[in-house]
Amino acid sequence: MTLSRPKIFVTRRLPAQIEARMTTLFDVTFKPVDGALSADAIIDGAAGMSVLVSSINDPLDADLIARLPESIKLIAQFGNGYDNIDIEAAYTRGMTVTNTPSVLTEDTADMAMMLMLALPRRLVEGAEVLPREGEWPGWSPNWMLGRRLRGKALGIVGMGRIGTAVAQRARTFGLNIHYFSRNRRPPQLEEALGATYWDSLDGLVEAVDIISLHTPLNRGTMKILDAGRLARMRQDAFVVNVSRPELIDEKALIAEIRSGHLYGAALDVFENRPGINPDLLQLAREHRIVLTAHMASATLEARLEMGETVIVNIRAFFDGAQPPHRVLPEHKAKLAR
Ligand code: 8YV
Repeated sequence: MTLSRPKIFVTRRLPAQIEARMTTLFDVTFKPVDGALSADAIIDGAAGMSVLVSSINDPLDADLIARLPESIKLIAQFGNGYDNIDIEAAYTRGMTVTNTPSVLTEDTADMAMMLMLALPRRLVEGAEVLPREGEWPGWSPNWMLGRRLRGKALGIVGMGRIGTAVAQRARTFGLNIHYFSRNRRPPQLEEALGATYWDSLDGLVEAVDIISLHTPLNRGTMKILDAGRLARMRQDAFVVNVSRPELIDEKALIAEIRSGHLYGAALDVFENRPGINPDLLQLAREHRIVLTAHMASATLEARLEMGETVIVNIRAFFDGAQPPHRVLPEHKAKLAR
């Protein structure tokens, strides 16, 4: 059977192998230079296209979706999270939305673990010394003392694919696993992870030394770690976030670290509209916060697999099959569960 070549607009530049494969399969348009696109540029690029390959920077809110041309039938997100897309609006317009789950789980979990170690073991601070000083008088007993991770209580918020992968890693590092999640996980899994389930997030935040966020961003999880919950965290506890900045009240987090209540934070995501909070940057300079720039899933392997997953979703859709990674609006997703 000959597949027709759907017309596809890709908002970001992808790894060369993926672009080459897309070019052989589809009638595909890439922007000459990579960069986040404005709403108008997305509308221009989508003209006459059947598929929009989007990513997290594309503001596909209800207004923009209403302006997309009739020709767009599929929004194929290059990413696991899709909080940049108004799924309900797309669904109402008869558009299908897909994402790329699973392929970035392990890399994202590695990054969460890396951040969880980097903060108390002062990795960034320690790694800066020799390149800066160019010399070193040698070891001494009080040199670069951090805090031990083993034996601490880790509270995972969102025990989905990534949360579970983090729990598996954390357990081998000797952490005691606690979790709060929309759905309680099966007893076998809890037993394997030695994980304690909390049906109240308020209870969990008071009981652990580290909170690591692994829930997607939606109406229900916006500022899930709000000022009240941050204030209730244990003295010297810390926060890890590789998910979305909007899950935390960032200003309150900064205040709790500055006041000496919280030990710090390790953040791969942070508010950046209109810019990064200077107080956050200052805490990073003082090594109270380890701050990385949204790189939790940034491995070549993950990006290639994300690209392949986008291709599979598009091909299934134009083959008349259900794309394997279809995203449904909340009320439809509930029915499907
Ligand atoms: C991606 C992510 O790099 O997939 C996600 O949800 O947060 C990232 O790790 C990026 O969002 C791709 O769109």
